[in-house]
Amino acid sequence: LPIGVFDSGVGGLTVLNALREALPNENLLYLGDTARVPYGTKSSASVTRYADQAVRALRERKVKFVVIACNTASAVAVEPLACQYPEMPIVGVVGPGADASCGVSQTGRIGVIATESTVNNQAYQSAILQRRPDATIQALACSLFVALAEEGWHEGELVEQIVSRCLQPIREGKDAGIDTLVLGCTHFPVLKRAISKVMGEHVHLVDSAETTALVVKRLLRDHALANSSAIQGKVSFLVTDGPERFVRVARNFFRETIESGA
Ligand code: DGN
Repeated sequence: LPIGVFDSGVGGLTVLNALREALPNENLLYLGDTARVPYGTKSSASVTRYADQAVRALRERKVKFVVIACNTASAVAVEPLACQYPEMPIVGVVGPGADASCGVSQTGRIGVIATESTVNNQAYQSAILQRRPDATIQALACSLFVALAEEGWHEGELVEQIVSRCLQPIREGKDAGIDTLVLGCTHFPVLKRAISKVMGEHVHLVDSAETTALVVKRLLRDHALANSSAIQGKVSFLVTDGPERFVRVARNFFRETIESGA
């Protein structure tokens, strides 16, 4: 049985990359809710409803495990969904991202960049403080980065200028001097190089995709759900709208080529 991976659109493909790397023999079924993207500016009630519908659709296709590969949806929906479907392991990206940032930060001064919705509902802030009550957190919405990432503007002088301007409050705010920055939106890992250049190499960038993949690997083992086959797993895709655009924009996020109809 496949692992279901759900995102609002293309961003979750950065998580899919990490899952492919950590779990090469697992079959993966990716669902991108391209009809309703972006989630980042929608209310928590709407995002929770969309996530519920996505998990239902994946369950109908008999997945053994669900990864909510979207920070905005993870922030509001993982707990209610885990209660609703206790028989199905459901993992989001916020908990693993918070774990990784607390592990890597020396000073406890942690920045979080994400969509407006993820920043406003305080999911990262509370997850980090739960693990590290001494932390000082600066959270900033960087919605513009989503458009940059999707349009393939990942590097170069102009991108660095935009990134620098957007990150100014974190670089120069009253609590300036973070040593760790959480990339709390699935789109942001593709801008890693520009973000690192602007923030300086001393700031650790936490990409929750990698940590999430390791959590999934551990839970598959714990639940005896791991695929023991040595054959390379298959990846299939479902989208709720515009498969052509999905395939095109996906090239900016997914390392493998997606065949139309896959
Ligand atoms: N996938 C969303 C997230 O990680 O928050 C970002 C895309 C969006 O819905 N704006």
